[in-house]
Order: sequence, then C-alpha cells, then structure tokens
Amino acid sequence: MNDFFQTPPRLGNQYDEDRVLKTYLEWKLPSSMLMEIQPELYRLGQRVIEDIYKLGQEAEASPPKHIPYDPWGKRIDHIEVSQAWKKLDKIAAEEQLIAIGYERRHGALSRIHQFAKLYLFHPSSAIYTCPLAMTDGAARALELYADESLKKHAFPHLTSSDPAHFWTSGQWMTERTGGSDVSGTSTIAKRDGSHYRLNGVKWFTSATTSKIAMTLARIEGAPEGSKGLSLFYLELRDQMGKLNGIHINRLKDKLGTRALPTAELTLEDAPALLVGKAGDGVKKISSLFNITRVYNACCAVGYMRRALALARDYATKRVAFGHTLSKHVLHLETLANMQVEFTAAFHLVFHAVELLGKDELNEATEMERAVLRLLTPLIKLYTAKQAIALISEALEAFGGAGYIEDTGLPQLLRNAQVLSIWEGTTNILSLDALRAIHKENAAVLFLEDMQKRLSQINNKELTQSQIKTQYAVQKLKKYIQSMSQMSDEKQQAGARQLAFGLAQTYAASLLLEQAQWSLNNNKDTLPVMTATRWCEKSLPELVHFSESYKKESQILAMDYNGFH
Ligand code: MFK
Repeated sequence: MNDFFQTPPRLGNQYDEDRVLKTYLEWKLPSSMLMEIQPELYRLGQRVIEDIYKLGQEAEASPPKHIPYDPWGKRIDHIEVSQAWKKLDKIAAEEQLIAIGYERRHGALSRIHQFAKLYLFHPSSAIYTCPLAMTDGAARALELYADESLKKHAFPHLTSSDPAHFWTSGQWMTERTGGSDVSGTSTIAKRDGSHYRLNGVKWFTSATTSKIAMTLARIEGAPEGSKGLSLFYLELRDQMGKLNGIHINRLKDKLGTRALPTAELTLEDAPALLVGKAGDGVKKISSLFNITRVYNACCAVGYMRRALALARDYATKRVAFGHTLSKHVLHLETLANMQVEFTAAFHLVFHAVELLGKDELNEATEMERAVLRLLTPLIKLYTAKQAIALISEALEAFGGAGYIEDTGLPQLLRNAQVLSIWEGTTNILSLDALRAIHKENAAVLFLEDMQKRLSQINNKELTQSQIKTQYAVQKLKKYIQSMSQMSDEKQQAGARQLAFGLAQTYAASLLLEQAQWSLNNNKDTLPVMTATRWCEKSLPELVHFSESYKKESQILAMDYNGFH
C-alpha cells in the first residue's frame, strides 16, 4: 500500500516573511518609528498564523444565526455569532486596529502603521476587517460632519483600544431598488423632537451586530432623487439590548464572507440623529466609503500575499514528474507573474494610504489631494480584480487540493469575490474615476505627478522601463485630452479601460521609484526585476471609441446582429 501523504503548505511569520512590506516600511518610515513598531508587527505576524488564524477558521465554520423568536413566541430578532467572531472583535480593539489611525501618534504616517497591521490581520480574520472598515469610515464621517455632542458621544468608542468600550459601525446604503444607484432610497425620516424616526427597508446591512450604523434617508418633504438624501446616525439597541425600532427580516445566504452577519432589515420608527445639516447625504457618506474603499484594496493585497505565500511554500514541497514544483519552469513563471502583480497592487494601495494620512492632517499638497481622490476608486477597482484572478491562479497551483473545502483554500476565493462587488462595483468605480476627473480636475494633476516621479528615475538599469512608462503616460494624456470631444456616452464606454490604464501606469511609476530607492540604498536588484517585468507586460493599450465600435459592442454584448 502506498503510504505517501502530501505535506501541506505552511505559513511562517507573516511580517517577517513579507519582503515587500518590510522593504516598503524601510523606504517610507523614519528608522526610529520603524524600530518602534517592528516588534509589534512581528508579534502580529506570528499571531495571524496562530491564535487569530484559529479564530478566523472557527468563525468561518460557525456562521451567524438569526433567531427571530424566543421559546415563548416573543419576537427577539437575535443574531447569534460565534465566540470566535466575538474574540476577533476584542483582538481588533486590543491591537488598536482603528485607534492607531486616529491617535495619530506618528502624525500622517500613523495610517501606514495602521494599514500595515490591517494588511497582516485581514487574511486570517474571517473578514472581521469589514466591520472595522465601516467603523473607521464612520469615525471619519463623524469627525468631519457630526456636531460636538454626537462626536463626543460616539467617536471615542469607535476609536477605542479598550474592548469594553470599543464599538463597531455598520453602513446601510443599499435598498431593494439598488446599491449602485441610491436615488430610489425610500427610507423616510420624520422629525421627533431633537431626533428623527426612520421608516423603510435596508436590503444589505453588513455586520448587523454592530453597535451603531450610518445610513441614508429622505427627510419628509425633501426632493426626490439622491439630492434629497441626508446622513443619519443610529444605535441599533437600547440599554437592555432590545433593537431600537429595527426588525431583522433575515440573514443573507452568501457565496462567501460567511462569518459576517449581513441582514435585511425593516426600520419602524427607528430613532436616529441627523449628521450635519439636512441634505448632501451622498456627499457626506462618501467620506465614509472613500475609507472603506481603501480598506477593500488593502484587504485585496492582504489576500493576494496570503495566497502567494501558500502557493510558494507548496511549490517547495509538492513533487511532480520527479521534481518539486519549484523546479518546473512553467510553474515558476506563473508564480513570478503573480508576485509582480501582488507587488504592483501593494504599492498602489500603500501609496493611497500614505496620501490619506497626509490629507487627514491637512498636510497634503493640492496635487496629493487630487491624486488621492482619483487613486481611491482606482485602487479599489483594480486590486479587487487582481485579487480574484491571483487567488484563482493560486488555487490551481494546488491542483485538486485547491478545490477542497477543508484545505481552507476555497474560502480565500469565495471571500475575495466580494471585493469587486461591495463598496462599488468595477463599473461604478470607473465612473467615479470619471467624476473625479471632471469635477476635481484630478487627471491633470495625476498625470503630472507620474511625470514628475518618472523624471527623477536616473539609474540606467531602469531607463528602458522609464521610457515605456513615459510613453504610456503620453497615451493616457492624449486619450484624456480627447475626452473633451467625446459624448458622455463614449466617455462612459471607455471609463473602465481608462481606469485600468491609469492604475497600471501609476503602479509602474511607483515600482520604478521604489526600485531606484532600493538600488541606491541597499543595492537590492529584485525591485528592478519587478518594475522591469511590470513595464514589459502591464502597460495599457487604449481603444478610441467610434460610432461603429459602439454598434459592434452592442451586437457582441447581446450576441445578435439580426442575421440568424
Ligand atoms: C474588507 C473591506 C470591507 C469593506 C466594507 C464593506 C461593507 C459593505 C457595505 C456596503 O456594501 S455599503 C454599500 C456600498 N455602496 C456604494 O459604495 C455605493 C456605490 N454607488 C456609488 O458610489 C455611486 O456613484 C453614488 C451612490 C455615489 C452615486 O450617487 P449620486 O448621488 O447619483 O452621485 P452624484 O450626484 O454624482 O454625487 C453626489 C455628491 O457626492 C457630489 O458632490 P456635490 O454635491 O458637491 O456635487 C459628488 O461629487 C459627491 N461624491 C460622489 N462620490 C464621491 C463623491 N465625493 C467624493 N468621493 C466620492 N467617491
């Protein structure tokens, strides 16, 4: 009998083994700050393969349950979550996963510290990063728009590192009429003394066990459409733990993110506070979802790195045709391309994180603010697609084992699939990029920023890639200039390719800058290989949309030209 058993993949310390993260932090942080936070990152890098990993797996295996009635028939709408999910909440507070971003002990660089921890935490956390993302976004929206008394009441809880005081938040935007277009929101807010009462149905409410939520509603008599919406704050339960005018209709049965309770709710006179003045609800909640979109991208790169770490380790163990996979050139080629994809995504995300920190402290230049505005939808849309593709490839690197539940691998792909859907789909974010280009003139400054970064590349090893990227910037510039002659329809048809092109070219400029820093500082040539390969393979081609191209797209999309 054959007594062979395959050796499973093993994860090492997720901070210590992550060359890309460590190099980035060395590049960006003053050495005193790095020395201070390194032990903490090392410790978290170990926890995410030990206790946090186990809790994440337990939480995935014990999804939440909705208990509508107590044994005596009384409506209670209890959502029972696993002990593991509760412990992840406690760990998130203790690890200061939100607090670091708001204590701002390292000024603008605090966001880099915080997101480095979130990036390590995410892949083991059963997506506890979802409530954290919304909590961080709610803290930011309250910081910007709430009156002093609401801020004083809620903000310290959202940013607390004490599990006994820490609150998480939900973000309820989606109704049955749709999540991309919120103009049909039918939740009505009626004034009741100093607060409001909300009535309506919310169709997707993630992390429904959170203490508070931020939501959109139309104040009685306000205009139709999205312009008539206002932003509201509500607390889900009263002092006794009873839901405040909220009925849980059911929990969603989802493809992934199974540890995370996502509910359909009916609001019946639910008490709520108006955040800021009436109106401008979408604009105000955009301060929240612009944060959750950065989280989404950070979680995408966290997942990419995890999938690669597993596939890379397995390649040193799995033997096929007489050799380990790591000796097969085609397999190496596959892993190499995945590593390049991940590194490009990593730099896009952490550059946005760096700018976010500066922007929040009013330390960003006009150019940096414009770049952040455009980069936020770009990183969200681009890294989500990369993560799904890369994780799918990583599963294939395990052969049949990648398709088997208890290896823990399918869970990665299922969970990653949500990244391109929630917080705005790829197309909605491509249109948001257009919004940033038109409303905030962001493209001009974005292109200038790339040109400036590229003009500072002077290592001869990087010249070819520098020239290729400069050429790509020129193509983008020409395309963007030509948009002034295009109808809105044509601009929209081209929005996704433009968004991808901007993201890919911006990534090239960052990879080149990082490669130059590495050559000059520690003589490491690996980033040169990464940048070179990215510039060889991943710079964009742009289609110019004509009337006949548009007609062809319609025929192809509907697979019908009247012929058959
Ligand atoms: C692991 C990480 C986890 C992440 C957490 C996941 C939790 C899941 C919870 C959810 O999924 S919640 C649902 C998420 N839903 C969305 O993200 C909405 C997607 N749809 C859009 O983003 C639409 O573009 C949008 C709803 C914003 C369209 O609304 P409108 O009202 O038709 O847009 P309009 O009129 O262009 O913009 C209204 C104002 O907001 C304008 O400002 P002004 O009033 O000054 O003109 C816009 O400039 C501003 N605005 C819109 N998007 C903005 C923005 N400002 C800054 N940044 C943006 N992104």
